[in-house]
Amino acid sequence: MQTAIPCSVLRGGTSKGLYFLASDLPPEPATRDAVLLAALGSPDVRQIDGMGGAHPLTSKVAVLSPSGREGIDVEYLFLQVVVDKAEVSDAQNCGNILAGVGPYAIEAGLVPGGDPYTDIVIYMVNTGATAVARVETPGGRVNYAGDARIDGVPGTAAPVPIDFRHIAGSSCGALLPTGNAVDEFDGVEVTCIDNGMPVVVLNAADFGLRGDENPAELEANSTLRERVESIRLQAGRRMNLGDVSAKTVPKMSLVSAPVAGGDINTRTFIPHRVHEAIGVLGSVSVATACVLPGSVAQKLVVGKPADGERRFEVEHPTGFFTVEMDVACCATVATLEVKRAALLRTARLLMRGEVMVPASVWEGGR
Ligand code: NQM
Repeated sequence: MQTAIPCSVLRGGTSKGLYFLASDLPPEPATRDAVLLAALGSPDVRQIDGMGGAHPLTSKVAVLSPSGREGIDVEYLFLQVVVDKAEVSDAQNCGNILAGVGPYAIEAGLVPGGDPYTDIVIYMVNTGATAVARVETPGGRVNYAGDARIDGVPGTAAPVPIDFRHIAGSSCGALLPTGNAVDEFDGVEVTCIDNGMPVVVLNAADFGLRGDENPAELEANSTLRERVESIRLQAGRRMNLGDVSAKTVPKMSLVSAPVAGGDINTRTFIPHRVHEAIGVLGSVSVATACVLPGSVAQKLVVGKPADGERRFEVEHPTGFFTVEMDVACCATVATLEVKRAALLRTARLLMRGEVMVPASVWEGGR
């Protein structure tokens, strides 16, 4: 016997995941997680018996629910389903999967579609922060076709601009969780920062890297992986994240001077595989480090940090990630504030239907 659970598959930005309504899943987190492991086929490096794509970027889940909070249209809980371990984590948010939340909320009937677009205010349960996504909805129906292009996704699609406010310290309690622009672990200077995603910024040169190596090359370098993980475990504690050995945060971003005309070049461990691009909120944190006086990133950026509206081009293995920021008081580390961060994503509904899980895992569903 199998249990059928309504769900859709969407590409959100450069990630892909299963999107559920909370009311279709078991309310109790342990049973919910067992259902999600079965649905995605974890633990298994190939996720062959489930819908997961055998990589952290394609082993993701969004759970949506209506909100009782004032001014909020929908609540979004992000869950990372670990590919090769029986683990489901709510310890991080995901800005790429967030891009599919607006379209799915309309498709699933949680939010009515306006005309010609719908602004959806999304409460991000993992961090308690809010984002506003604009979805094209001519005639009240989601439009996926368009001419917006994002690096890491072939072709073009309808734009989903996303605006973030007050995301500093979303997981760590402060923009600079250690209180410093620079800390040292294992003799390496790093910047620990959380502007939507906890990230440790490291200088690629400190690891003997050029900074433009491809992800496979970096993943094959076991000495590098061990050094990065050792720093991550120490930094995680100092960033108020506790023991991060089984957590997917903080992310580890190796930065170098731009090589393609952008502002900074990145290669990011998320935290054990290397991102083919860079995460959405991860790139907001890196861009913020670029305007933080004295930070590991800022030393590599051309020009001094300046207040006001600014566009940052974050280079990554498959192109650029553009972050628009409104920066205030960047003259000192203690006063820096990012009033607004905005970026462009696209999303597409790929499938809708039911995912089947063995009834031995859960007998509920429809
Ligand atoms: O940083 C991957 C992704 C992400 C997260 C990761 C993300 C973000 O690309 O907001 O989008 O860093 O685990 O989906």
